[in-house]
Amino acid sequence: FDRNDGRLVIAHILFAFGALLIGGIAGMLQGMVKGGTITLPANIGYYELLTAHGVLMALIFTTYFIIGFLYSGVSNTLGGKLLPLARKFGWWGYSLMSVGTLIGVVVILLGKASVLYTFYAPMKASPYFYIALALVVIGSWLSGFGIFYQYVQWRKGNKGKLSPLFAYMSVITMLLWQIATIGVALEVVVQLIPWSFGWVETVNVVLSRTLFWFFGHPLVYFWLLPAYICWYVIIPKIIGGKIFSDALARMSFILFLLFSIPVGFHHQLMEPGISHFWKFLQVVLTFMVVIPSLMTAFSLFATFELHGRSKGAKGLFGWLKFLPWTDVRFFAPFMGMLIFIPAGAGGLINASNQMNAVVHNTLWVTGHFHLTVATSVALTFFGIAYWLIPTITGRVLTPRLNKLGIIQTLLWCVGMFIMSGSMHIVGLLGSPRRTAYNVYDDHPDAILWMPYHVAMAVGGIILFAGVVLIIYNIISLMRAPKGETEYPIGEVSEASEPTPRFLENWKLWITVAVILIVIAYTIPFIDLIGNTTPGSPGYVTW
Ligand code: HAS
Repeated sequence: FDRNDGRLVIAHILFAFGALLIGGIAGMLQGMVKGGTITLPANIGYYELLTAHGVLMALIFTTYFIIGFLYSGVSNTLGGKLLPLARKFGWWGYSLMSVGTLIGVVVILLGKASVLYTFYAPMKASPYFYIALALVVIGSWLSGFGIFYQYVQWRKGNKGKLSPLFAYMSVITMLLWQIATIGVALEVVVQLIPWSFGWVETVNVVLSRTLFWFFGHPLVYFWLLPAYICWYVIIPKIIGGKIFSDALARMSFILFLLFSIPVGFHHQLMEPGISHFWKFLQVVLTFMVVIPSLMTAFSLFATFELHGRSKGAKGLFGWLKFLPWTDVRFFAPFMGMLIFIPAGAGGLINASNQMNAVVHNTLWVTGHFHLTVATSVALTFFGIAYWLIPTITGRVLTPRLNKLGIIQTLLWCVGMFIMSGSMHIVGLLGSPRRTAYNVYDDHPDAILWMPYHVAMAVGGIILFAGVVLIIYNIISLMRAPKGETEYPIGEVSEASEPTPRFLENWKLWITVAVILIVIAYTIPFIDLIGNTTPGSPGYVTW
């Protein structure tokens, strides 16, 4: 692996795990406050910890890991080395994001931005929090430009050739990100910064939430797609099999590009100010975005089964015996896949209007995203680290570290089963998300929820042990014995159909994506901007 590229990648990966550690500490503490197990000193607030937890885990850990991982794969598959300008973009992005993150974390820890990771109005933070967020977003754009630049240059030099699958998927992931972040950038720059500086007195709350969710839903696919890159491209190689179909994999990524943005209203189904028709339309599109995940599930089963059969597996599930269960590079992402089945089913429940009325703003939703992003995605990222760090640093994964990795995965699954399971159940019993226990004043309903909240805190403590172990494993990987580790890129099965070229016709797909966004959002935005309801003065959180 090119040394200079390696430095860029490792800088991202280590920053990501640093964020995971601090976010994990904040997460465990807020869980204990919620469960009534501890009382915080007067100068630290529950919302402060919850904001630090959400921002560091959901926004910072993920974004750094993803950019580092995509740069590694783009360097590996598009010429074996980043072009100098692409690498520069990577470092510029990294620097800007890091300045933004540091300012943001300081402002949160000073208690001046307890507005949660969703940060929409009317809760108001210090303007420096929003400026910090803007720096992170602009930094991530620069990183995206580096990936696009490398890809465009490669295509110029390889006219008529199909791009490598990893690179193609990286381009879609960053395209999705660039389009989605336009919404949050507008919210921050046009609404939140002027309002928090006091230049304007009120803010249009529904517009701010709508701009946020324009970004907030594709954000979850920005987290998911790199995990899918691992499942489609890396896992077949690790199990010794082949990618089932290159065309199917590309098609599923195109469907994500088209359908993951015009669906933000499924987070706003219970909100006034948006008419039923537009909510209905976006729910229909939400069910469309489930299709590429079903295609992915199909393709993974096919890869596993074909591999097993080629080794002589018999019967419906005989292929299961031929999967490398003791290899953490497979086991951690596999547990992520397995858990994504109930996690995705929960998403379908959320997206159904009537059922959303039951679960919205309850701990059920918190349970849902701890299975999706905090398990399926996080475990896949952990699984990637076990080969990515050795590949880059010229080291090898030792059997001892592999074993610790398997233990870490199991710890994570047990902790999450207890925590997220309790969240789902108590959510159905009506327990709201984002509230500390003391606000209930020992109301009988709240007392009924208590055993589940305690179970959540127990799960949270097990998960924290999982965070400590993964950090230990990452440090040990950085110091593992020297040696060669291959970057595992899968080959496509010979039996699959050739990939049609229109899948790489960017003009076509970007145009269709924009048309869908315009259809789903134009009239709602006109309604919201022309809305005659007065703006909100904002709720200052410090
Ligand atoms: Fe979600 C809320 C709907 C997927 C994350 N979601 C959230 C929030 C987050 C989040 C963070 O419609 C909370 C935001 C907040 O703070 O308010 N979600 C969906 C739907 C899907 C979905 C329809 N969500 C995700 C993913 C996330 C994520 C992925 C992160 C990575 N979600 C919602 C809705 C809400 C929501 C509403 C708002 C709720 C409210 O009221 O506030 C779908 O994309 C899910 C499709 C997935 C599948 C599963 C496919 C399975 C696969 C694995 C195959 C396994 C194999 C191994 C092969 C259909 C691919 C098996 C091997 C064996 C041996 C068995």
